[in-house]
Amino acid sequence: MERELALEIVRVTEAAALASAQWMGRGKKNEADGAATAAMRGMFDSVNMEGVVVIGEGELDEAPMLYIGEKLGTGMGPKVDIAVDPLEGTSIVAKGHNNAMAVIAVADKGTLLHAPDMYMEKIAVGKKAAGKVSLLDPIEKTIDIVAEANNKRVQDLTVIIQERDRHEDLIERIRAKGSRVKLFGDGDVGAAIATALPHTGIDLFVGIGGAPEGVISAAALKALGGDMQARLVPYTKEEEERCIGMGLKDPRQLLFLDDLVSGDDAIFAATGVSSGELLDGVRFLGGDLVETHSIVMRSKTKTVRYITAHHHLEHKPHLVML
Ligand code: VTB
Ligand code: MG
Ligand code: MG
Repeated sequence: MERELALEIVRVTEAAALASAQWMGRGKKNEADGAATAAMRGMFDSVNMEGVVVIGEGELDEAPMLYIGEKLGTGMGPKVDIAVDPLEGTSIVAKGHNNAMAVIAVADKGTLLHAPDMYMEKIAVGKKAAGKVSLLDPIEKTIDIVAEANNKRVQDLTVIIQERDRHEDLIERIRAKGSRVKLFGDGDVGAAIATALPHTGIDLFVGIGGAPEGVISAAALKALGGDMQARLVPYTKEEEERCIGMGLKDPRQLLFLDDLVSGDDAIFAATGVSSGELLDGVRFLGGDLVETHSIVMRSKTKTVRYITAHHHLEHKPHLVML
């Protein structure tokens, strides 16, 4: 892939964030998602690459844009797989809560797992604990391993987990073990990545969330030198067959980081829509000035860039304003 692509991809997440942030707090999650999707789709047109959506908004018959199999980019440039979540946290934006982002992962063609839209069990850790944890271990053992690796007492270890009934038992066991639990409402891409950014103070991410989000998170964790493992959670026979259809012999097989993102060249970019663990949200500063906060990284070089941008709305002819 070409180096310039990373910065081009940030322009795409910025566009999605600028469009959807206007919907913050209006109680309309579909409109917020639609704005992000249309803006992201539009901006992709100018990116020099030969891209295909492998994780997107659904199949062609259920999504008009950014559907799986859609070709993106100018057709000139590297051949790449693209995974998008134009608005990771649609209900967050509707409610005006924290943690919504526009996210994209781009990787060499054929290297991103074509994860179906179903649940996935996940574990993520940062660099120090990379290679040491297993999704198959009991949580108590994992906590001991991560505490030792991160040189923290079990009592000071922070585990981030999505606040859902399905995690009740896990949450109870983490608390009984003595660690700190940080619950979040939505947006597990940001939560998983937070484990690999030391300034967040978050050590471990566990729980069941979306499989598409899992693959996108994996691209970032690879660039950050962290680790992730996952297992699809098919609930029905039909879901099981979809897993087998995507090439998995055992639908519930353990997926390592290299199974989620194979190859060593992946780019991850995110722009905050509302402020969260990772990024500040879109700030309307008055007049036509708007500030965005993005992160972009590449697994090949391991460079992580935080980009603050000042946008002048008067000079954004393509941005749809409310
Ligand atoms: C998960 C998680 C996402 O939605 O898919 C979640 O990965 C859906 O979970 O980050 P529920 O079915 O329990 O609501 C997000 O939080 C946001 O898309
Ligand atoms: Mg989405
Ligand atoms: Mg999502």
